[in-house]
Amino acid sequence: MTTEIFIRNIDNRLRDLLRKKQSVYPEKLYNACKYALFPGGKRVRPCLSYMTADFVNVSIKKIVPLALSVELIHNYSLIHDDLPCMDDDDYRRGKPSCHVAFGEAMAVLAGDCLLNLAYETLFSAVADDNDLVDSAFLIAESAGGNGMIGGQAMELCADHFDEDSVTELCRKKTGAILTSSIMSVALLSGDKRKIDALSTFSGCLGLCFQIVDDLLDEQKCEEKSYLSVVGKEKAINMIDRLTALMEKTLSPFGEEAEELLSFARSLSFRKS
Ligand code: GRG
Repeated sequence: MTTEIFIRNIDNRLRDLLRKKQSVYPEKLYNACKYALFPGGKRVRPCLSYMTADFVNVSIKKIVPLALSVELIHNYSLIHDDLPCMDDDDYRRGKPSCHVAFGEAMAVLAGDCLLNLAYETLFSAVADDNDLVDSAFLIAESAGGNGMIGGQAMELCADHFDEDSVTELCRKKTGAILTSSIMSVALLSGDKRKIDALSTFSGCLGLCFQIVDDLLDEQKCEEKSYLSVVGKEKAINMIDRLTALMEKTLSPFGEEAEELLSFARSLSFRKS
């Protein structure tokens, strides 16, 4: 399937999921959640889950709740990341950020609400299909204090980063959820060779994604970013090395891995 079809499928499912809440959420909270989720961004994380399912021969139907939950968690993190107490960004995806449109307090609640919706989605999937327990746990862990939130806390607390610590920060803050989008699906396959390869691949992709993001946002060049710590030449070099390692890791699987690999390449060389 093409990425566009995956994105349409993910959008429709997210829309259905949220629509079910329209009659039970307070109106402003519902509108703030909807505003943050649609129109969406690139939907990279759920696309990775879908592509991984194809690669490891697990049905898409089985992993839909995993894919939706990582996208919900990602969108909650963007709402909170934009808040004045965090990155203080007034724009997100070309429109006023959630707190600018709905006020700070409602944006905090909308972020919390999307996070809770992610866990509702995971719990209800696990209740129907016990195979998903470890996958759901992996996603929860990747979003927490040793993953995305831990990375954000590292960024807040440290006043100096070297190459190792900024790499760890990127792996946690951005890489952890990207990795779990892939590994939560991979581990359902029971195919050790593919699981090992995807573990290396997803680690590279997570780090690479953040370095590319730094370069795309070069003007902003935040003090605690990978780019500002290691410099532009080294950052570009690292993208090349990580992309080459992704290729080397999955190319032994030939055509089977092509969808994931070409998606990873498109992320490494993306312009927005
Ligand atoms: C709890 C107040 C509070 C804050 C938590 C969770 C958190 C703050 C911050 C997470 C940090 C974060 C947002 C990391 C991701 C960085 C990143 C590269 C975002 C962009 O992802 P894309 O390009 O976005 O996939 P689209 O718009 O395409 O979905």
